[in-house]
Amino acid sequence: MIDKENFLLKSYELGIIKFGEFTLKSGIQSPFYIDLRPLASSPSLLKELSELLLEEIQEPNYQLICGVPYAALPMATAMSLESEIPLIIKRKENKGYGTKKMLEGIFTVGQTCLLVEDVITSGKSLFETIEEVEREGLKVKDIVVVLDREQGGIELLNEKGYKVHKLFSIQNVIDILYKNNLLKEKEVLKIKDFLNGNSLAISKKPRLKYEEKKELQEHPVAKKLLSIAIEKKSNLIASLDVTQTSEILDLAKKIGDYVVAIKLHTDILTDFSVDYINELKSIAQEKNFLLFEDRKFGDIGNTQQLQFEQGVYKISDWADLITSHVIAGENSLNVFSENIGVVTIAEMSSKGTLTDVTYKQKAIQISEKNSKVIGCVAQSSLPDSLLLFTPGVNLDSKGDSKGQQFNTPEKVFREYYTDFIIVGRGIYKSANPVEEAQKYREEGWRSYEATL
Ligand code: S5P
Repeated sequence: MIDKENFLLKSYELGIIKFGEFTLKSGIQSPFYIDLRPLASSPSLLKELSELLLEEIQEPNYQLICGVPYAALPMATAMSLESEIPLIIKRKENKGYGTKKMLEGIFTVGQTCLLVEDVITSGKSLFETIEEVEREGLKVKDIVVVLDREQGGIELLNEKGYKVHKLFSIQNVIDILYKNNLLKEKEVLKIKDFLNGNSLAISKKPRLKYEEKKELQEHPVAKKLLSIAIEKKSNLIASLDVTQTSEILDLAKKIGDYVVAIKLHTDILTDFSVDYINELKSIAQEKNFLLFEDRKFGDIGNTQQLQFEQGVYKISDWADLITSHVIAGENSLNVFSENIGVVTIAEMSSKGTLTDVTYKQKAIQISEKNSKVIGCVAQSSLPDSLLLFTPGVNLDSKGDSKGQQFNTPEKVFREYYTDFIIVGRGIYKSANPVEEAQKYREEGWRSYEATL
């Protein structure tokens, strides 16, 4: 048995996949380019490939093999030699003289033909080939492709009843290359964004407006947050990481008009009380912002439930939004109440964080499935169904000595299409928090509008 991963790594050395910025035939800007033709320059790899492709079809039921011109022709030939099943050749254009035949080779009506394709995107070339082959009275049941760009072609073919076998998907390729240190995390993210149809600078696809996001969201807290954003022309969440309740109340009164939410770490307060919470709630109501408890739950469901509902803080009684890790798996999120918006931590802002690409992808999967989750904290783009909250935002600093890394509002809107910026020290540590809050609100809104 040939090792698929090993085959891919050897093929990669031939330059079959390139990363950068490419304009495809369709005009789309793509962060990668695939050309499998160089495989024919390595007879040993072409032979391995033919064996791998033949192995993909568990129950062979075909009497002919045909490659989609041109890139798959050598592959189909090698498969024919390997399996001793005859080859037929489909022309790309007819000769314009003589027989005008589009299929060359010896075959009889009613025979079944296996089709071979190098890369499948929309499936257009395959559909053309199928049409020609079927017009000659042959049957097509199985199709084998080397690489699926995951842009819907296989689904279309399946719908029409063809069985498509693929050796690799682009996701597989990226995972293998990343695992073998041949791709950087940043490149992987760019490609995954592109594949999610969520590409930013790469495809120049405009971001969704808050109004459009509001339509997509089912959760009342998400809708509320977006309504406040639209009304106040603000995407600013101030993180008031101070230790006295009086400081929070004072700041909340002063900057409440400019923010959509105030984020809290209630467990750093030295003088927490129910009265304080009640007062904060009334300021929030008056100034129209939400209360966001950044508890970052990260335990088994049962413990999280106790931390959420019990103890001194009784978070479930007053928070509109909370943060939670997903480290304990999807069921650990079931303990939060329906009326609170859960924001999962998919990716952290600090240097050396363990939330790598794979972790983020898994966190997104969990978040997308759970109706309580309205979005994620992350440092790169998300699918449109999730709201993106980005901390690590500061206009004057690049980071601190404890691992925090800062970006400007402009950058996080332009590069990640964030929805909400979270600003802590940039506001509460400044000499004039009101002025700074106004500045971050304006800068955040301007940056959001610039990406529309
Ligand atoms: O990855 C993260 C996630 C969060 S929620 N990085 C973060 O910095 N945060 C929080 O955002 C952090 O706990 C703090 O409350 C705030 C950032 O504060 P700043 O002072 O660094 O702006």
